[in-house]
Amino acid sequence: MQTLTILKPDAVEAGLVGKIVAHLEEAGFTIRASRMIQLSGAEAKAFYEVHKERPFYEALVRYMTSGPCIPMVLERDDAVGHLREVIGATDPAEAAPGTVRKLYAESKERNVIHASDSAENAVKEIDFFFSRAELERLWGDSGR
Ligand code: FUP
Repeated sequence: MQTLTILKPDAVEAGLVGKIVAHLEEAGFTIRASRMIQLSGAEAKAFYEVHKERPFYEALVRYMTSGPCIPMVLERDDAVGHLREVIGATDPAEAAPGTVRKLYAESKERNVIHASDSAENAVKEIDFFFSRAELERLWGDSGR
């Protein structure tokens, strides 16, 4: 099973990419695809469209477009549920000890990492950043 993660602009800016990737690999995830990009405003708005009525939406879009980020496709059994556990609660103050957000995030607004919240959204979010053809070129089989 696959899921999507994004190492957000604060993770890249703070030089936390290596530590977070090591954490994910140690948690049993295989990296199936990865790329550094800078989201446009339109892309960030589309990605977080579900939050468009929320008061933090504009700030979230500003944050996600503030610098390069690293979307990745991760694979392991129960990838969606397991990654949600490994990253911890949205607010690092509430995240369990040893989770990525508890270890590295400064606030719920700047929380270093995204993870898909359902199997259905994982497929949509992987498609948002990576083409099936690209995954097939890498692995011979998109795994989806
Ligand atoms: P999560 O799935 O844990 O990333 O959390 P949400 O989907 O609820 O929120 C998505 C992003 O919106 C968070 F990562 C950061 C931002 N956010 C805020 O800035 N303030 C909030 O109160 C909640 C979320």
